[in-house]
Amino acid sequence: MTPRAAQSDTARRRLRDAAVRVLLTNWTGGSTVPSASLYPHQWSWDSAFVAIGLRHLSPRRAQRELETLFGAQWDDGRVPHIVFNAAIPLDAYFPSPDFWRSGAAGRAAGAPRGIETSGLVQPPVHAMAAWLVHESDPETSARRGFLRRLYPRLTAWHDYLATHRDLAGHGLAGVVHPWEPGMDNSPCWDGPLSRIDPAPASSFRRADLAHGAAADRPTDLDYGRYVRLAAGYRDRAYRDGGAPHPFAVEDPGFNALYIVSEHALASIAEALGKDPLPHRARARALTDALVERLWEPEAGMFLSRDLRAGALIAERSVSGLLPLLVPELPQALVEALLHTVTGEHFGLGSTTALVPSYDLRGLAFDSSRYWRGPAWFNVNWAIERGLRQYGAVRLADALRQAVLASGGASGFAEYVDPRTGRARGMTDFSWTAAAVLDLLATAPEGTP
Ligand code: 9WN
Repeated sequence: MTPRAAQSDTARRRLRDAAVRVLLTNWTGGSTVPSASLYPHQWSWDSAFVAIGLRHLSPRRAQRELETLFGAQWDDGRVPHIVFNAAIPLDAYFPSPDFWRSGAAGRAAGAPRGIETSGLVQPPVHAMAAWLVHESDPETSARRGFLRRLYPRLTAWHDYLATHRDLAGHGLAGVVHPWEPGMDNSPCWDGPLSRIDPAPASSFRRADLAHGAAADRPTDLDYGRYVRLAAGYRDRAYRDGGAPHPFAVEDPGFNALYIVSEHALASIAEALGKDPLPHRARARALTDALVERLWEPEAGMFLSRDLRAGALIAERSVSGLLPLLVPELPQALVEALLHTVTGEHFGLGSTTALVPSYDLRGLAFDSSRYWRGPAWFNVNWAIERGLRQYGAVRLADALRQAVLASGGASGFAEYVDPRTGRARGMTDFSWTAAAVLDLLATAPEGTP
């Protein structure tokens, strides 16, 4: 081994050890908290990303992470976006279980007894995660009946999306709150949210500001609207039918992850000796609907659709690049997406090393504030995979290096300034550590 290779080997080992430490510290016995201070409970899409990293450390623990989450699944199939830890004081996170009241308000929808959860959902990354976890150690997976036990729960989850959440009747899943697509205060939601009367700031107490800098977090006005929407959903017993949702959006990132997970369900069905074809058919129909309803040729990317206004939202968010993960996209769209990710709006490889969460040239761009500009590691992990899938290998290699370098240098930050790489939000963030672990472990042969 040359001295240079040995040095980079040592650096990689150190990075891996540091990432492992974050995941071990944030493990609570059955699942992993996103951040010990800011988010002391279990979050849905965080757990899926965490499982993808954990599989390199302990496939069994990675299986457990997903099993714990699905232990809180509702009878209607929804996987709640937060599963609360009863040992954590109510004032540690807002909105707390006494806000959601899942046991009472969620009874008709089949909220579980004995576990408190929220009533919203997050992007369906879970089947993809379950398949990757299985593949990392098929023997342990088979011995524990991991896929056999999880498959009916995963299909119930996707069936919930396909029925209750097909809000417009064209197949795509709709989201009913900005917390659902996971990119809470994206400028994409400014328009749809402007129609929501905010709950007065005096009616709730934010816990996040005790940990995060106010300039890195959503504003009080956003929070007032989040609270109004979540309380309204709760007060109608978390029902999706009936009166239209005041906030109803089809998001390309959410649906791209749904499609990728539907393909993963096909692989899982096949591994279990079941019929994969219904999953393949749904994945294809969803891909057609994604292109038909959310592709905007002039933007060279996918946009979100505001179902109340009946129009695409003219804001470029990284969510519209996540369909790079979807297999079998039309070639012209792939080319346009590759052009857009490297162009002036996202700057990958020129003005930025990591893809920002929002348009660098957008009026609402803010390099520090949450989903209004900063680069997030789970999203960049997904884009790296998408670039690689479509043969943009050099770009994918560079992005992989950037995630590793920035993940480590930022102390596994929750998000970073996309231009300077400066850490924003919390450090020791679980999915950042998980993304680093996964990219370290899956580095293609021969890359530095
Ligand atoms: C609300 C946990 C979650 C992530 C989301 C991120 C943030 C919560 C919040 O933290 O959302 O769900 O309180 O801001 O936006 O993507 O899953 O890490």
